[in-house]
This record gives sequence, structure tokens and C-alpha cells, in this order.
Amino acid sequence: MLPILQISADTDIENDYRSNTRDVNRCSSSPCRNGGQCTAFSKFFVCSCAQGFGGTTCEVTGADNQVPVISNCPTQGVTVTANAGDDFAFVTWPDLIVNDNSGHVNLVSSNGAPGNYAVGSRNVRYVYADASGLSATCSFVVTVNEVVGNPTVEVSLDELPGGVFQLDSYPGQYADNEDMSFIVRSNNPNLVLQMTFLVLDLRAGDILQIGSGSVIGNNVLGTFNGDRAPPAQPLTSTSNFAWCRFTSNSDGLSGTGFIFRIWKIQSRNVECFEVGVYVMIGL
Ligand SMILES: [Ca+2]
Ligand SMILES: [Ca+2]
Repeated sequence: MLPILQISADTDIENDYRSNTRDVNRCSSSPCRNGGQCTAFSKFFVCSCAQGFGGTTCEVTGADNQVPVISNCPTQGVTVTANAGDDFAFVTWPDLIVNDNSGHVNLVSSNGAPGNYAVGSRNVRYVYADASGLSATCSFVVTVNEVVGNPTVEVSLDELPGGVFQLDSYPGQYADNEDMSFIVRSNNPNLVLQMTFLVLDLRAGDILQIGSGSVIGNNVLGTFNGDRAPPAQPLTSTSNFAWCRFTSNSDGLSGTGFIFRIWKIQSRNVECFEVGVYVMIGL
């Protein structure tokens, strides 16, 4: 930490330039006391005082001339990616470690704290000061990035040749960081949809969710991952819409995904009216 520079009283630099400057070494009289380092200018000198000394000539003892030090400011910034579908994310950073030679620092101001932040970037700034008013600042940028997910794909079951719903990568393994949402509808509002698993091959943390209706995330009929066998009984929607959302994590572990068959039935009636095949393409 650099000591605070103390400037002598005669600091009229402009006049200094205008006058016929005599070649006088302003440090020749060793004006800086208590071990201070003198720097000479043509009409004044500057003392760089040793720790614990202050004043123009370092004559003041017991002075605090050391600014506080913040040792873990995240100057490179803090960046978080929001969960899929969210326009905010929880952002946190370590408690700042602030030290001062006096042993005491106070938080003067701050404009941020760990918590939820909206998508985008903003500056966060902390200012700490010691009892002498010497301050240290930690500023950094908090950034929340939005997941640019695939748009929800809505299809009519009538358009589907065969009723099989599967990842386009099947039988290969699905990729990391997938986030796909689909809505399947029957064009007949009097019919509901029934779904039966043919394959369920996911790894822990990779999740397939199936629900009733046309709002992704509402009226969940089942949530499946690698730890859970597919249900023996079909899943049945309560309207002519059903949705599914598949997300995979970033652990590099994947399976072949899933296949399920979708049927249109009359409500509370297991009679099959029609079967379609749907293969997810181009996601
Ligand atoms: Ca200090
Ligand atoms: Ca995985």
C-alpha cells in the first residue's frame, strides 16, 4: 500500500511555470521527517511519509495514512445464467474481506447485496472507510444471462402419423443442456389425451415432465428422471391438450431419452379412437 503523499504548502504550480525558476533542490534541507521520502519540484516538495506519520513534513505521529484493503473483491464480475424460462436468477458473492491498519473499517455505502437479479447487467459498488476517512472501493458487474430456450412446439395429434413421441436423437444419446417444450392437442375439444411410455432412459438430473393442458408447467401428471421407472398406468390429460418438457443437465451423462405413445380418448373412456406418430425434429 502506497503511503499518502503530503504536499508542501507552496503549491502554486502555475506561478512556478511563469517565474524564472531558480535551480533549487527543494529537498536539500531534508524537510521530510520520521523517515519520509522527499520528492523535489521546482517550487515545492512532496513528502511520502512512512507508515504512521502524516502532515506536510511527516511531523504528525500516530497518523493513519493507510487506506483500507479489500482483498477479495470479485473484480472480474459475477455472472449467472437464469433457469430456463426465468427472467431472473439468484446471484451471490463472498462477503468482502476488508482490512485496515487501524483495525476498524465501516461500510460507507453499497448498492447491492446477494439476491435475485433480473436478466441484464448492473454495477455493484461497496465503499469502506477507516476512522480517518480513508476509503477503499470494490466495484464489479453482476450479470444474469437468460437461457435462450427452444420455443414451445405445438402440434395437432391429427397431423402425427402413428402416435409415437420421441427425441429426434433416439436411439442415440441426448445432449447436455437441452430444454424442449411441446404441446400436443386433439382438434376435437371433446377428447382428451392419454400417454403410455414405451421407453424411459434418463439419467439423474435429466427430467421429463408431462402435464395436462396447454400451459407448460401447469397440471403436472408426472415427473420422471433416471431414478424412476415409468408408470404402468397411462397418463391422462383432463383436456384436449397435453404438454411435455424435457431438460437435461450439464453433467455429461445421458441416456437415449424417451418414447411414449399418445392416444385420443373420450373422457373417462379408454376406448382408442386414433393413433399418431410424432417424432421430434429439428430442435
Ligand atoms: Ca487506515
Ligand atoms: Ca445428464
